[in-house]
Amino acid sequence: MTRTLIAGGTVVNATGSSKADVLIDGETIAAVLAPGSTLLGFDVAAHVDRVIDAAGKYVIPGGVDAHTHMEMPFGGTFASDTFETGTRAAAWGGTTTIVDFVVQYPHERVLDRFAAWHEKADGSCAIDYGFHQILSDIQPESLTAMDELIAEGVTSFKLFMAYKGVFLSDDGQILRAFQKGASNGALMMMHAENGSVIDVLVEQAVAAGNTAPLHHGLTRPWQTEEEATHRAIMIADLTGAPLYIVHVSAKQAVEQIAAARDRGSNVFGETCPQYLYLSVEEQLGAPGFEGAKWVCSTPLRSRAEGHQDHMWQALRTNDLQMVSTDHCPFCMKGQKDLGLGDFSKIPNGIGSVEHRMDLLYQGVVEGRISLERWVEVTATTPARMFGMYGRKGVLQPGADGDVVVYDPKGRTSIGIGKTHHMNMDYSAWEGREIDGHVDTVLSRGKVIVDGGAYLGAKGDGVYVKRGLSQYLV
Ligand code: DUC
Ligand code: ZN
Ligand code: ZN
Repeated sequence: MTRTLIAGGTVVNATGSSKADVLIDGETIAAVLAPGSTLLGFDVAAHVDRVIDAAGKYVIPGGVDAHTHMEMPFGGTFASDTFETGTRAAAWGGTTTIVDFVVQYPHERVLDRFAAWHEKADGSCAIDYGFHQILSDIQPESLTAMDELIAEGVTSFKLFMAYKGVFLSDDGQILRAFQKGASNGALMMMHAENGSVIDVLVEQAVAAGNTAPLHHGLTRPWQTEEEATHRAIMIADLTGAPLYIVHVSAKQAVEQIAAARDRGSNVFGETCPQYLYLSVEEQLGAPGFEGAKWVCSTPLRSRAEGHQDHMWQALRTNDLQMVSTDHCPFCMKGQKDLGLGDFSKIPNGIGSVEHRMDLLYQGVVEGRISLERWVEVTATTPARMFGMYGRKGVLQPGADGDVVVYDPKGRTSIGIGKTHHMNMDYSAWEGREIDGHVDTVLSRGKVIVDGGAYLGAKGDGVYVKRGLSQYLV
């Protein structure tokens, strides 16, 4: 078993930072030590197989991206990253665990889909992975499957209030699923947009000849997100189910979540890098068909209305608890271009799994969140929210040796062309400069990225059987 010492760096956990050395024995962190310490009289550095010099750098828990869609069948095509390419890109960016969504479409058996996702992911991933389950057909068999999946480590279930005929559950179906969640300890997740209203707005826009990508945003106004968020919270309230709202982009939706939390409800919210940085004005409204690069749902919001600043503020004040990517990449050629002449046919999704840690670190540089909050919203809270904390999301003895050495003096340029590792023919983040750099990444004690080289292999990642959310009593 390889023993590694990460020496001389500043160890950053959600609870604080200090100069410390991290000793990894095999796959597990054995100790977090005062710099240069001895153990039982032995000089630790002299008794390990490898010393990684982290002087002047941050040593943080590997990122946990709790919202990805690798190889997802969607919008008449498939998300372009496979489990292999997407998890490798994640590793490059300092993320060492993902939680991906198993998809149930109407009339499919939930447990069949769970088996299908295992088939795709097992033996393919570069980093560790867990699953949530999407439920699109709430019938008795699906509800029973929820109990069976919890025993398999799938403890969170996503429903949709949008995408009629594909994913949408009506309020009665949502009630039934939430009742089940309230009884078995599951964390219910919601895509909160009023799909019926959106469908009419889309139909009217297309009929009026408003077919450019910009109209994707204009037909999904913030009122549809606020209303659905409120409705989901009320149904959760009725049943006692804990609720996690995914990809929050409207400040009015944040206010609904904050109000529910103030009333004492177990309601949580995530946002994504695109809602912190990008806007309708600058991206979705780009000339020609360019805006298709940023078509995702919930949509980007108006900067003039202040949604982006509000997301940063909510992250700082804990009105929102964490940041995931909703990584759902599509190429412009052959995928996004399905919607040339009709925005409603553009596959919805943005790819960011490689850039989340960097993009959020930029928030530290700009004074929007603290260093510790960076670790908290990108690693610690996602691990705790989804039942992995202790093993993931923290540098402490007994945790997995998932560690990132981050250089605050380094720079990351997300350049024009293929400077990223995601399987996409463009980047939603092209041209962005980050004041920081992922230097070294370890996954369960194995160095998988170092000094600009990928040292891992397909199949390094293992399935993480998750427990219940550690935010619930
Ligand atoms: N939103 C997206 O943009 N893509 C995948 C599914 C979703 O809810
Ligand atoms: Zn969604
Ligand atoms: Zn998603």
